[in-house]
Amino acid sequence: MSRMIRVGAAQMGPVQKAESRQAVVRRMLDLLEQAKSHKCDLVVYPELTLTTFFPRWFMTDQAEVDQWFERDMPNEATRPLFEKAAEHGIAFSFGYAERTPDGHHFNTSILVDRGGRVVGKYRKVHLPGHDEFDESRAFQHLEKRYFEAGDLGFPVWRMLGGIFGMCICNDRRWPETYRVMGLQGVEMIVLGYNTPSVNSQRSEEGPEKRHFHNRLSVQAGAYQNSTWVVAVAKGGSEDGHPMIAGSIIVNPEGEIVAEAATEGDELIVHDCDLDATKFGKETIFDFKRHRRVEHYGRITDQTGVTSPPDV
Ligand code: ING
Repeated sequence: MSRMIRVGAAQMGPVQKAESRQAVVRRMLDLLEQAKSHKCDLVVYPELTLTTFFPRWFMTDQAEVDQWFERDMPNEATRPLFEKAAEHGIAFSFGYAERTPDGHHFNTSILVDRGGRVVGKYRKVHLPGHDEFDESRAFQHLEKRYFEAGDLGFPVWRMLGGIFGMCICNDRRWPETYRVMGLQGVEMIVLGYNTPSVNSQRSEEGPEKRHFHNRLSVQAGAYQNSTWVVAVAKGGSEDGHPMIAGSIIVNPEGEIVAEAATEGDELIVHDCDLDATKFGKETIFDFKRHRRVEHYGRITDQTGVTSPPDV
């Protein structure tokens, strides 16, 4: 028995500050047509697909900040994508900056079914970076300034005959992200990322280490929860700020089965059997049989570290 899903990881190259939503959507539509020609069932786009990674810019005027946010989804700029995907019968996911009707700001991703209906929404929980200008950094990473922490938790949804979840970028570095979805039976996690090629606080941490940590985090999360993980980059240089690409599809055993070769718009395709998640869930990661929750209290009882007393 197999439940095969043909997945297209739709990596995006850089989106410059001056690039319009319409121009980006045209690029997304090109990738969607490639996915159609490969008979994909699902297409996954990156974090903040519609705009440049604007949290690198220090802004004080809320009107200037809000220009990077979407108030409705779908909206005039993105409706062509929803319509074309529904015409092709292809489900998809992408990230964008969400401004809610009551004025909240989130780093958001959505899951859209084959009929063009939004069936799931996730709001980024683990916001990296800082909220004030930090002159000690080589560049800014102001996600804590422009976004609120996600308020939806880590939900999963039944779609395409399986159980799907989402997370966003820095979430992939936190094991709690995967485990909360793993405890809901997730079989495929889709995520996007915008990862600067260099650590703004440690210049010797460059692209090679960043790629290593990307693979390490995603492979571990997949293996330890026996789930597929599709991690899709927006990469390349945005207004002189390089970001790693390296989109990957990882199987439930933690193996990379597909990887992008470029730093541009690139579709990588893989046939993912959702039934391949079963063996791990029924043996080594049979949570019900093996977990000992009586010893895990610290994970939810405390936020920071409580070290032992000095001897
Ligand atoms: N970007 C980066 C990411 O998690 C980061 C931020 C990079 C945090 C490296 C820690 C280490 O890939 C986003 N957008 O979260």
